[in-house]
Amino acid sequence: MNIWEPAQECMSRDELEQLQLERLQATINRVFKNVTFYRREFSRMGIIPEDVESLAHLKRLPFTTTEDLDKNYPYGMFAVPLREVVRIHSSSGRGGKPVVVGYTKNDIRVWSGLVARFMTAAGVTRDDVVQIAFRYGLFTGAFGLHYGAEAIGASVIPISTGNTEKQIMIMQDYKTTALVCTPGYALTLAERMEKTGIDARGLSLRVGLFGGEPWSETMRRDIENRLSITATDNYGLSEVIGPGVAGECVHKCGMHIAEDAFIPEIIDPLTGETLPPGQTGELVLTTLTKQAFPMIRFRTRDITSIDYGRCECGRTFVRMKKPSGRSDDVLIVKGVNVSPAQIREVLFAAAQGEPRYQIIADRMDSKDALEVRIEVTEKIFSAELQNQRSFLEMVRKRIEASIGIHVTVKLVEPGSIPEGEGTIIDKRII
Ligand code: DLL
Repeated sequence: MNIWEPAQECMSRDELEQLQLERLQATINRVFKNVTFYRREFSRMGIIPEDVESLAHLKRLPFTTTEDLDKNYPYGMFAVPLREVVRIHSSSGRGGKPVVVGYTKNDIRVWSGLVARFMTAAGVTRDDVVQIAFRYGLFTGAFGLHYGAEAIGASVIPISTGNTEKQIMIMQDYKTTALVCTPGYALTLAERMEKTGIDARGLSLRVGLFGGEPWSETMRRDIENRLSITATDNYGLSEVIGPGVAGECVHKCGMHIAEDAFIPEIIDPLTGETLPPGQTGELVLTTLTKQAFPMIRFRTRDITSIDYGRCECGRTFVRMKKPSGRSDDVLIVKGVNVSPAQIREVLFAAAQGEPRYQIIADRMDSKDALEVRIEVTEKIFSAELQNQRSFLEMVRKRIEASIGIHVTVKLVEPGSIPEGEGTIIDKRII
């Protein structure tokens, strides 16, 4: 079955806004009744659910931030009893604790439908063989795309991440036609094929659906040429649902936001003011259909703009540009959100004080790499070489346990980290 829903996806703005208002009112009622955080916030601002009479009222509602989620860890933001929750996912969060998100049975059904929709818009059909090379686990990417592809009726290969040789072997032997992974991993696959003399044009691969991390138009062209496919972008975040928030259609001119399920706003990240259509700022999302984990005006920290113009595909949902950065210091490395605060915490504990350090994200051989440079302190310097090595090893292991991806840790000479250069350097040109 193709998940092409013109009745929803091509609604007139008036119809859509009416639907959004009804769903927003229901969501506001639900969170006011069931989530202490929202009841308190609304009461503090003197708002009752009946006040929300139009979409324009949304602006007056409080934002939800990751700090709020942190304070309500793990289940404080759930709007249903745990007994109703059939799935829990989490993402690294932006502070000390991960963000824990829940789904009811209906949430999973809606999620599958939203993902199936953008996969259809990107050209996937029931005849496709879809290789999911996202990590299965707490990350929402793999399960989201898996459900979407199954809902379409495609054949899903849930290979998960890693083992690049095997990924390529499966692509060749199982005749994969659609590849799902981070754009960074698509380049890794291309590079391995080139190194081992495999011509991508000889594969059955025709489309690639990439998301979970920022990438550029240059990277798209590179992937398309090297893998001989057409590549589309899709966007989402765990706090809001996971993948399924937005995705490109075959015209590749911005990602259609599923506006019957989410209301997007663009705000000035400094003042919180809503910006007029077309301006660049931070994306804020309100969920309209979620039962277990509804979010009111969630600050995504992703910087983008929204285009209300018509798209050739006929879908009337607005299109968001590829996010160009973040309004916080979170780095997305290999599709994983890395909060420098997590690294800082390990360093402070390990060095028993505050060493000067730098966190450097780079792309080597088309792979994301993360390096932490620590300036040698008197204490570390005076240690025997052997002890320095075990110090580095201990720090590396602790950081990796905290952030979940590989990191290189190096000691550098005192004073070699230039003053004023900042602790977080992202050298990747995306
Ligand atoms: O990355 C959900 C996802 C998985 C989306 C797979 C698409 C495909 P989180 O781990 O919570 O969820 O990370 C969310 O990743 O706030 C953005 O900063 C970034 N991000 C996700 N997709 C894109 C994209 C998933 N297409 C955070 N372009 C978001 C740029 C993206 N950044």
